[in-house]
Amino acid sequence: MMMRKVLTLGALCAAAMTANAQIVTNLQQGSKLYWKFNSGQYDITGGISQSGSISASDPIELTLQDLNNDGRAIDIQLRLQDLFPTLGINRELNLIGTVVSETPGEAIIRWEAEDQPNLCIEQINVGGVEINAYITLLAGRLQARVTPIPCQNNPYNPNWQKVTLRFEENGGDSYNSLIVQGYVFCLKNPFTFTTAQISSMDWEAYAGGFTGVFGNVNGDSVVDDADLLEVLFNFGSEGGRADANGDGVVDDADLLIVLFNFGASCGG
Ligand SMILES: [Ca+2]
Ligand SMILES: [Ca+2]
Ligand SMILES: [Ca+2]
Repeated sequence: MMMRKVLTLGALCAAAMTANAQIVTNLQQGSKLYWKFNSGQYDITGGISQSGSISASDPIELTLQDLNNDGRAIDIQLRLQDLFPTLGINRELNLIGTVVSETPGEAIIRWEAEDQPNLCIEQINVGGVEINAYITLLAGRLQARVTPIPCQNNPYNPNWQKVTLRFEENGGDSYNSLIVQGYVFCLKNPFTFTTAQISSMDWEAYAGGFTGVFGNVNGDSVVDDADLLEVLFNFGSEGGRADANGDGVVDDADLLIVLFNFGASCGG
């Protein structure tokens, strides 16, 4: 009897801890990232040279996927034309996400991508002038500090899903840049080799949502007996939406998450 009590208390403490340290789980369950580029600077050196500022873009909705099959669906396929519609490079960058650190209060997430198209791309817009360039390298890095926020309407678009996580760029130019290298005019010689770099990036994003991590396993607007029943009916099964904490099994930890959050709803 005593042993059972100790075990139950241990399970409770473990569940309480995981209920807090779930930024990355919440991010995956939300499965979307709402990303907004605010400002940046571009510098082109080599075959041509130019620099200037980049103005804000409209917010974009990105789907989080597991592109490198490491079990974490926090990777992003970024279409350059969505981010910089006037640039003229129609190319996708696979940004692979890694969790640098995670505590209950904040997580640092880093994305990195590298692509070697080795293609002559026509009609690239450089400061209003269209040129051709043989692109040898497209590389991108983004890093964010992620903090939980109260569940609220999506600030970018009320028709997009509700959000519970806020992202701010973190780590400066070392971890936030986009580099494009290649030969202008598609002439491969040392005089045409050119590097374009986007730096001083200011961006922000939102993600998450009122999903399983808060015990709202059926995805409606409240944690109630319907969620409790769904966990109970699926008790012992693998994963699925009744797996509130996303650890691959429906067990008492999920039940406790539902109970701790019973009655909660997403405001805004
Ligand atoms: Ca992954
Ligand atoms: Ca519910
Ligand atoms: Ca679980």
